[in-house]
Amino acid sequence: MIETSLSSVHGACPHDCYDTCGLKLEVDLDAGRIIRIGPDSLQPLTRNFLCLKVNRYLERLYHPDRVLHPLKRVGKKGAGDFVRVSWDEALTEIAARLHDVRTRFGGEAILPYSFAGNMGILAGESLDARFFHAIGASRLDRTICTAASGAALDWVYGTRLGPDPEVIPQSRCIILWGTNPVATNVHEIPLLEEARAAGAQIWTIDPLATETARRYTPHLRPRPGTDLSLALGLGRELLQRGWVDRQSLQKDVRGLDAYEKAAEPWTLARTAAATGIPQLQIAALAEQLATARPLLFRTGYGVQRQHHAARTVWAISALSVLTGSFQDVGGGHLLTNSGAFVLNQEALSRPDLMERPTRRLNMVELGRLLTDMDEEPPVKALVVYNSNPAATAPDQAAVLRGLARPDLLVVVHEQMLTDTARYADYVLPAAMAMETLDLHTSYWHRYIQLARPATSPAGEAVSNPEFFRRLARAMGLTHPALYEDDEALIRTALDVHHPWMAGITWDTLATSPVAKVRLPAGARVFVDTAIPTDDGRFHLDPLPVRDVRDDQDETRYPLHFISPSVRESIKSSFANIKSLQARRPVPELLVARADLERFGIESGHWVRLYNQRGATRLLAVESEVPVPGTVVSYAVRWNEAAGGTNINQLTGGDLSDAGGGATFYSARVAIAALPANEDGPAEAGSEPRMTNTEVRPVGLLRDLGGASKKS
Ligand SMILES: Nc1nc2c(c(=O)[nH]1)N[C@H]1C(S)=C(S)[C@@H](COP(=O)(O)OP(=O)(O)OC[C@H]3O[C@@H](n4cnc5c(=O)[nH]c(N)nc54)[C@H](O)[C@@H]3O)O[C@H]1N2
Ligand SMILES: Nc1nc2c(c(=O)[nH]1)N[C@H]1C(S)=C(S)[C@@H](COP(=O)(O)OP(=O)(O)OC[C@H]3O[C@@H](n4cnc5c(=O)[nH]c(N)nc54)[C@H](O)[C@@H]3O)O[C@H]1N2
Ligand code: SF4
Ligand SMILES: [Mo]
Repeated sequence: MIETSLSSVHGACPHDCYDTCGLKLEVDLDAGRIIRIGPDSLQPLTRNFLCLKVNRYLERLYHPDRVLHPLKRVGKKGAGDFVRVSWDEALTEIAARLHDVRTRFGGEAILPYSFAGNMGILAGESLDARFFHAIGASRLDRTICTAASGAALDWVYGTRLGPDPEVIPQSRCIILWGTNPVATNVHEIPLLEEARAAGAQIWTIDPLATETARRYTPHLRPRPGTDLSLALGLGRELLQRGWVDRQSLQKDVRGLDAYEKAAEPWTLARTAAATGIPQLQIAALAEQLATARPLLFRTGYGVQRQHHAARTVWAISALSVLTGSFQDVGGGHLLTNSGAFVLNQEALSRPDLMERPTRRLNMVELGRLLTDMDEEPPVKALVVYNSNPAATAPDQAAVLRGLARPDLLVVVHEQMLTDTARYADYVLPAAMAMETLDLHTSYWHRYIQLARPATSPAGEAVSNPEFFRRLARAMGLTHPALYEDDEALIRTALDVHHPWMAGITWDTLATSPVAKVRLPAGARVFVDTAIPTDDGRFHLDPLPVRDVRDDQDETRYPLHFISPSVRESIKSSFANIKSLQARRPVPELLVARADLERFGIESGHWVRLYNQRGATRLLAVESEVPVPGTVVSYAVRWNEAAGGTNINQLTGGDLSDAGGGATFYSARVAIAALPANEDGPAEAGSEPRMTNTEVRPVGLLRDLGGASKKS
């Protein structure tokens, strides 16, 4: 028998997911390989299981298509033709080109683009930020996901903090509002089940009959983007019926009159007409809100990818205040807990390294930024990491046109040859989180975790901090802050004097890698903790917004299009994992029976989904998931696997009412049947055009559609 020496290491799942699971990484020391990835018992909320995706993580970690060496483009941009080069060669050439851009256009012509592909603190905002500050690059506003809700939470509560999810079982009424935890937050399900077993009523508010909505009823189905009306209608009902304890609110609330005025027009009848929800259901929910305790609003990000996103979250937050939901353990408003983690962000990112404050560019507007050469200065170099904007950014036709610009230097630090990497002049290999040291927080729970590397990075891959050390060296930068090592960075992050972080240090985490932030035990946020607004009160007066108008023509584009998260992926991150792909082999568009009839479309046939921005090709599947008038396709697949485009051809780069957030779920579309062997009419000026090379025989498509039909 051959003996292998095994060891196990605590890791943390780095993906952009509420749960931030603790991972037990089992390593074969002789082979230098991770051989098993499972849940780690040290993390109380995630100790029992992982998800569909990370249960298969070895398939991703040791994927045959992992980028293991620096690559230099030889073919056309977007074609994915590269040759292997050395790190030295790649870095020398990149540094020369960045110097050239700086000299000719200024540092601000360089745009970093990143998001939460790896949510580690070091991976996300440490040496990367320092490096870009030091070279005077533009700064990226990371708005693509939560900016609108963040602005609303900051306004109402002064922070982005919610109750500890561990008190969910004590709740007796839970409103799942625009979230689909069966897909996006599986570790919440056992907590919801515990609450339900103890007698909690759990409501879902979602235009889609998701797995969550089928499990937790009553299910209210608003038309997408109408939750502001719903929330104000509920608030008006509470006030009109005398179900709000005005007296006790007095001390803690600013702006009740202004709120009341905003809610005034939203009678039950008008709310029902605006949302499409029957009046009786709205009245029943209002009564629940008035009577059930503890009452928890569990709002998801799905309500805030809309034009009126920030106002919507403001109005839902107002309900959490009007009902006094915070008064009870098990109640309150849980959208995020990111405010529970106090880190020394400034010391990590070192804004002082900027010679002068550089401009901020909004990532949602990437398409415009890359194609509008009148920007001063124009973007001449793009450095992408932790993100795959060619697939995930809105206004995709413009994004791809921009990425294809011959004069634009595109540098991508990646693990896989993603759609974005295919456009790169240079692709640099990125380590996987399991191969790096990092610190992880969560936007849902309150555990901070130190993740140790279980092995060294595969091939010539390097972590994000190491990538930026190398870039800094290649550019001849000398400031020592650009070269700080990983352990020192973590010590810097934890160098804070805040009671919630007391006793959480490198040394304590080094012996015990999972620690809970120390909010007072059993603390009710905003009751036992301060309301950190300027006057210490909840702000119910309407959050200031800019005027947003839907510029899309409802007659030409009669359908509402939404594209929420799906179980098998995290945005585009698992798109090339075969065992997950097999569960959803073709890009589907779920269409209600009534809409199929209305547009003369047959289930199981390819359709062209289009609007004034672009077009993509999807397989129409009859489904009871969407409300009629709304079609849905889950986010997101790689373009490369689907003829060069995906659903972000349809989404726009326009911003939410406040916070500069994305408006993915505000898109309107039209749908046209595709003949079996050709593209539909070239209605919109979408680029690049779809090819018809993979239009397959209709019979086969029917089978595939049937097999993967959501049930
Ligand atoms: N498996 C999986 N997990 C994920 C992700 C993933 O892609 N896959 N993505 C991760 C990321 S980046 C994020 S931000 C979170 C997001 O996770 P969630 O907070 O759950 O948000 P979404 O998936 O955007 O949308 C949730 C629900 O909102 C509904 N919705 C859409 N429009 C409206 C509306 O106008 N009103 C209401 N009431 N509901 C609406 C959608 O139908 C969807 O069912 O999940 C993370 N976790
Ligand atoms: N249509 C539509 N589009 C959407 C959404 C939607 O609901 N509908 N949701 C939006 C939302 S909420 C979000 S958050 C965005 C997310 O969009 P993105 O930020 O593009 O996220 P991912 O698709 O997960 O891609 C992350 C990439 O980071 C890479 N990566 C992982 N770890 C590391 C690392 O350590 N280093 C480096 N250098 N790279 C790494 C992964 O390989 C992956 O390719 O998508 C948005 N796009
Ligand atoms: S993707 Fe989410 S649920 Fe799955 S292991 Fe990672 S943190 Fe846990
Ligand atoms: Mo997100």
